[in-house]
Amino acid sequence: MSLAQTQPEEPPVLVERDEGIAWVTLNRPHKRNAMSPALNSMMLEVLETLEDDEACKVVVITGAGDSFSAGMDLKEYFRETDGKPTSVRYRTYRAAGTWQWRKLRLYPKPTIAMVNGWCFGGAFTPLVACDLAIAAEEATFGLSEINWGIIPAGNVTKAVQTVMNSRDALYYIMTGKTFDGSKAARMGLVNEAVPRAELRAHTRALALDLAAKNPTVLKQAKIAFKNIGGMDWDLADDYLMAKQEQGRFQDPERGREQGIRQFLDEKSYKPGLGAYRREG
Ligand code: ACO
Ligand code: V55
Repeated sequence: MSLAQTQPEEPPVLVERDEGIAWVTLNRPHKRNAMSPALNSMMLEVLETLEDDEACKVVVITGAGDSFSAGMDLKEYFRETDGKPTSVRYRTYRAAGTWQWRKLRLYPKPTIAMVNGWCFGGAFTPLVACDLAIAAEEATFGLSEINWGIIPAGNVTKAVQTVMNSRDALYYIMTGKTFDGSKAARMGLVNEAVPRAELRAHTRALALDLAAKNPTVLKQAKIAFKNIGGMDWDLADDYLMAKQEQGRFQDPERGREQGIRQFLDEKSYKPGLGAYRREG
């Protein structure tokens, strides 16, 4: 028996905090970071802890080893709950969605999915629920559900519908074919694809960029964008105005007033070309 097998199991999620960035790593590399019930409950705990952590400005979600995530764990999440009462089985399913989209989609801090490798099925939900996504060109994506006899549920279909066009989405839903990170970027499933060797540095630069911005305005902007999808123009207009006023009320640094004053009075920056200077 190898030493590794005698040691206590590693936690299914790792968190490193550095420079205001929380690097959250799905950590079941031997199972290609397939999402088990234990991983799902730890992810919710981690996201709630980071939500309350003043030092955390941006959350990056990635995977250990060569995988982002191989989707839901077919053994622990599906097979082992199949015999359970429906109420128990559905509670387990709901717990996946609780972090993958209910918590993540309107998360109050900026979120980036850093897709380092395999990304299948259920992994598309947190991928899409993150605000931004950067992939390794070499990463492999697939809506593999059709390959093993289910439809992309767990809100995967809803997730892909919000970022992919109908032709692309249905093509991959119905064929189960894989595609790489470069293709994912061309389709708009991720913002950008970069060589795997540059993935972390590239993601760090983007995260630091976001970490330097006014967090209240960032939060209002992303939540507003995600919420207006189902609204008509009149409702969206009123909602956005209300959201802007709510943000002014909440913003401890009074960004709007700083921004106007530093441009008009101090003439110290041009809003078209960069951001106002934040104090503290
Ligand atoms: N659920 C459960 N176990 C998994 C999963 C998964 N989704 N993905 C990988 N594993 C396990 C394998 O069973 C294997 O376990 P073992 O070592 O105990 O036998 C281990 O992870 C390594 O997997 P391999 O298949 O040997 O790894 P390989 O690198 O050759 O292939 C790949 C990687 C392509 C990701 C392959 O594992 C795979 O196809 N996984 C399933 C992908 C998928 O379709 N996921 C479900 C999407 S649908 C949904 O999420 C609802
Ligand atoms: C998926 C399916 C689910 C689920 C989470 O297709 C993800 C992926 C059938 O239920 O709960």
